[in-house]
Amino acid sequence: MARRLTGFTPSGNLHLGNYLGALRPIIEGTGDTVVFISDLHALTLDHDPADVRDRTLEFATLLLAAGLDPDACLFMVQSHVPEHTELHYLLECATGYGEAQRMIQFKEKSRRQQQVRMSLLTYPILMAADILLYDTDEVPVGDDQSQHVELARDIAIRFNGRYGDTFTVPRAVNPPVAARVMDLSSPTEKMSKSTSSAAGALRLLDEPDAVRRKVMRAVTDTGTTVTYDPAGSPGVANLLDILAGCTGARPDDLAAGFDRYGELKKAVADAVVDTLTPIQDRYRKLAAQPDHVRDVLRAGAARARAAAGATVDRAKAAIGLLPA
Ligand code: AQP
Repeated sequence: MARRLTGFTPSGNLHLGNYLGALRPIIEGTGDTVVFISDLHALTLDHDPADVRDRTLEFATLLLAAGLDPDACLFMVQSHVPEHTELHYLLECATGYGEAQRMIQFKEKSRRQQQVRMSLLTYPILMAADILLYDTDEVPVGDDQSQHVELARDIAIRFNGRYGDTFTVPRAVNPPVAARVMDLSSPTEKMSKSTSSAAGALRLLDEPDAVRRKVMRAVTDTGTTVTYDPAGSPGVANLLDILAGCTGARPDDLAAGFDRYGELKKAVADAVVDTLTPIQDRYRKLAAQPDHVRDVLRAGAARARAAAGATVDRAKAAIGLLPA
């Protein structure tokens, strides 16, 4: 069975895109999955230490509240498994400087920073370590991250070719287009933890009133008829995609049921509230037991270390390090 890996970076608030595009497919899937909170990746941009720490626990709690079964997958916090950083260094020794510099995300994010952290340049190599540590076959990512999976693939092929068969070669798998939730205020951009405004992202912990307000103000267009046309009418298509994501119906079938944008928005708001309310109820109960969540994470890290340690040992031996 193909092994899949997904990381959630604790920078900003988890949103409906993270849930419909990444989390729910894991919860509903039957596959062999590695899920982790990628806290080390949250350090690549200017960050508040207390915020990263609090969000790491919040994200773990929310993932469990959303229905993630920690016994059915490997579930841990990245920094609790030191093999991630250990393999990162070994992979840096198999990566060219030019390769890292070519990453589009580096170019885009470094342009927005006054002082660029070295880790912003090297984090795709840490991401390669995240992927290769667990013999991952498939990494579900949107277009913005597929270049990083390609890099992990290139590094694995190069390392295997130079030092002998060590890593499983991963591949990016794209979620279906409808699984990409777009920003409510600028529907040609994806809903994002770091770049969406408060009005553009539906946060998993948004109260029902906030959800309704944001959906009712979502950007549509000047037309009046409800049709599913992602290129011509991306705002309306995004609302139909969200409704489809929450209800299981097809967006083009749903379009036929609405005469006006207002009716569609009301249905979307109701569906999102219905989706989020049970998650929020479970979240409140679990958040009252942080020790339980920490125990789950400790157990997950112990299991992850067993798997990751074997890969690091393999890589160290292959690259020429003397066993201790
Ligand atoms: N808008 C989205 N629609 C569908 N899936 C999405 N994902 C993210 N945004 C959407 C998926 O959620 C998982 C975790 O994402 P991440 O924490 O690695 O961050 P990201 O991919 O970079 O997404 P964000 O929300 O835009 O974060 P920031 O703003 O911090 O860069 C991934 O599987 C991702 O595909």
